[in-house]
Parts: sequence; C-alpha cells; structure tokens
Amino acid sequence: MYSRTVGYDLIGDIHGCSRTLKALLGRLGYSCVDGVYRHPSRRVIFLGDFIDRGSGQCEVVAIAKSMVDAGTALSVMGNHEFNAIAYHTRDPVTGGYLREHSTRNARQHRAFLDAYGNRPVDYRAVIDWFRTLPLWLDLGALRVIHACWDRTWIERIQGYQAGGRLLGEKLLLESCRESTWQFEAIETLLKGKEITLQDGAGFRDKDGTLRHNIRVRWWDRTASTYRQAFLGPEGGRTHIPDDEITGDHLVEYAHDEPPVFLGHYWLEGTPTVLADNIACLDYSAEKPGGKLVAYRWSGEKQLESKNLVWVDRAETGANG
Ligand SMILES: [Mn+2]
Repeated sequence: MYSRTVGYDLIGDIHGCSRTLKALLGRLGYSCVDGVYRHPSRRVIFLGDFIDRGSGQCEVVAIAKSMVDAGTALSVMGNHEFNAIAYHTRDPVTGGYLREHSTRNARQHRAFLDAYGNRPVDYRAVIDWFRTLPLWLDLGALRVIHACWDRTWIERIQGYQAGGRLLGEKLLLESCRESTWQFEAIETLLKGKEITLQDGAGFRDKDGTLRHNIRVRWWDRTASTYRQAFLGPEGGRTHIPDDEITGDHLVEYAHDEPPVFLGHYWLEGTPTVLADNIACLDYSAEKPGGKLVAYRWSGEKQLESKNLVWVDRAETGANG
C-alpha cells in the first residue's frame, strides 16, 4: 500500500493543539478518510510531545495513534510522553511513582490529567501506546529523535536492550534513578544536551524558574561562548552570559551524516533549518506567536528552509 511513498512530512511538538494539527495536516494535503488522516503518496513522522499544555489533548493523541496504527505515520517518543509514563508507573521496589506526584510535576501535567480524568480506561490505553513509541528512528537516509542524536548513548542502549530502541521495562526503571547512566542517556536523547553556566550564573526560563543549565547547539563547533551555544527561545539568549565555555558541549554529528530531525527546543520566529543536515521543528505551537511546523522531506541529503511548512497558532485560535 505504501510502495508509492515518496517522502515524509515531519511534524514538530504539538502539545495538545488539535485544531492547529488538523490545519497543518490539511495544508500538507492529508485528508481524513474513515477516521484516519492519509496522503496518497506521503507519510508523517511525529517528533513526539503530543501532550501537556493545550486544550485538545485527547484529540491530538487520537489523530496520531490512528495514523500510526494505520501505517500513515511513524512517531518517536518525546520527553512529555516519557514523563507521562513515569508519572503513571510505580517503582516495584519502593512502590512510589517513578515521577513524583509533586505540585510542580502535577501542574506541568495538568491538561493531560484533566483531559483523561474521567476516562481511566482510555488513560491506561494512552500510556500503553506511549510505551510503544521508539526513542529514535533511523531510516537510513534520515534520522529522527526528540532532542539530541548522541550515538554514544544510542549504542549503549542498543547494547543494553539487544538492539531495542523502545523504552523497555528495565530501561524505564533505571532511567528514573538519577545516579544511573540510563538516566543520563534518556536526559540527553529526549531532553537535550545541557551544560552548567559558570560561577553559579543563572537565568529565568519561560515559567519563571531559575536555571543554571542551558540546552546547547550540541553539533555546533563554531559556538564558543555560553550565549552562542544556547539553544532555545531567542528571548532567553540575552540573559545568558557571553563567557567562553569551559569543558565540552559537543556531540559529534558530521556534516555528511544523514539529516536528523529534532523537536523540543521552543524556538521562535521564522522557521529555518539549523544546519545542512539538522532541523528542529519545535516552534512553540502552544505559546502566543507560536507555530506548528513541518518539514516536507523528499529524499534530499541537504535540508532547505524552503521545505518548511507551518500553521500559526493565531490562525486556529488561542490554545487550539
Ligand atoms: Mn516539547
């Protein structure tokens, strides 16, 4: 059925914005037939982070899951799906939840918990579905991961799980214990490479939380200061010290490696590719001024900004 597939449309972090998602699928030429969005010759790859924040939690999950089930889409896991699994799952040893039910964690997860509050069966089914999402996809000519393609961690997980790229039971448990290598691996792959600012320097993030770590342009050999290496909303950059970076912030990703697609980084402004073979498609779909962004990939080795397609949040209404 999909032998005629000529390309993939990669879609960034949706965060419960169902109207924006439907508008973007329409713009890309997908139509809903028998309850499943499909395209005559293309498939979607979702970059994860379907949930939290927006008002269309259940509908976003339903659209994505129906597409994956029908083979009209693939998807990787985002850090919000990982957190949802850990929030739901108990540690078999301590009996406590793998992700603490603290006020802060509950607040971050509120829209999702509320959406499924009266639907415990659906809630469990969604968590089960999240557990089927791979941590990365390597299709040969393109790669997909939520935040950072770090081959060292990818290979270590493959060794640990006999090649598996799913979140196995052991990996889930170990990655929720902060002193383990599995914790470090999942942090890097799903939440990005972070470095600590010098001398206790800090900045306030979008939620007003004081942070001492920044997410970095992990592939970028030209970035030599903390401010240059910062990867995130432009508004945050001016708060980052322009001091030389001490220590290592790089993950090797050569210019001749296959294109890799990322979500995660809350970018702002006009979407552009980050490098010839790296594109981030997270443009803060749920924030005022945000966009839901796709890249129409048709086999090219060198990514081009002209292949980016998006829907402004404002077109579909607040929180849409
Ligand atoms: Mn996200």
